[in-house]
Amino acid sequence: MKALFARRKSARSVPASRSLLRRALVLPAAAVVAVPALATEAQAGHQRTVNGSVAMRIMDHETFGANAVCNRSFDLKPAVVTVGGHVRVKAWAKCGGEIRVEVHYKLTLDPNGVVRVTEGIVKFFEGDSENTGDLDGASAFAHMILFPGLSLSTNVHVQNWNEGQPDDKADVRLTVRN
Ligand SMILES: [Ca+2]
Ligand SMILES: [Ca+2]
Ligand SMILES: [Ca+2]
Repeated sequence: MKALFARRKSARSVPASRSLLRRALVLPAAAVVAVPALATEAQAGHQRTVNGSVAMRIMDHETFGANAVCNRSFDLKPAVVTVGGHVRVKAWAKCGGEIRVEVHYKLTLDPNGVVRVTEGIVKFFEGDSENTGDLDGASAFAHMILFPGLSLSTNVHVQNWNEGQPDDKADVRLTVRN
């Protein structure tokens, strides 16, 4: 946090045009996009854009023939989080005609620009179709605390515990960036 305050102080001491340029140089591109041109320094600290990406390796057990294996990687839509509010993120991928894996988490923002990732859980659905509501496994993941500019990843394993089929499974890697 010391570094953040120091940057703001130095930005104030230069003319407005140079201040904007300086901000563009020292903050990540996502933060510059999220800050309206006329925002004051105080307002700028009350909103952050959080980017994320997901990579999954999913296996669908097949009674006959080889198991289906699906590798899915994608970027998440940037989430704008405001102090006092929250954003719930949901992402999913499907595999083999019977499986859907969902990633859920909640984003909140502290006044000092720190983003918190909480209520994180990966859900494993397996049933008659990829749109099934049959929840056969779930794994919660630990909270993440993201200082401005910081990126963190977490790995989550989930499988079909409900029906005891270990070949129905997924390994998920979630990356979030403040
Ligand atoms: Ca199957
Ligand atoms: Ca299948
Ligand atoms: Ca099932």
